[in-house]
Amino acid sequence: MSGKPTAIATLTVLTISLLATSAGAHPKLTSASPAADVSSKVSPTEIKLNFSEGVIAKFSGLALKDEAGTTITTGLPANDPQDPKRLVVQLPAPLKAGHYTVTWYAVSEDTHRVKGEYSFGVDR
Ligand SMILES: [Cu+2]
Repeated sequence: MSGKPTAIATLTVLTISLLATSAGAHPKLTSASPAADVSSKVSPTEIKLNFSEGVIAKFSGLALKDEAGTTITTGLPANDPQDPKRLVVQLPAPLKAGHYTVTWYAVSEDTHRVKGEYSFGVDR
């Protein structure tokens, strides 16, 4: 019983300090390949997401779905060894013609989590 106000006070302090450190420090998706809202003639062999700051591959990833909503099998997310701001996901099989949705999430080096979604097309 007597522990409850203390717990709430601690939570408030934690929330305030989280808000203070998160200001302006969230990674943003700056570009992607295949690019958003672009159709290409060639099936991509990988999806590359470029962020404004370094992201941690093991806490980041994406779901790729076709226009019927079926999840497409992908490889595991990895950092580009040349660029810690880039997340790379291999596509083991060629994509059929159609529209695809990438639903991504990423955790930056400062442990902030962001997510988003975009679409691209393959027409052959
Ligand atoms: Cu942040």
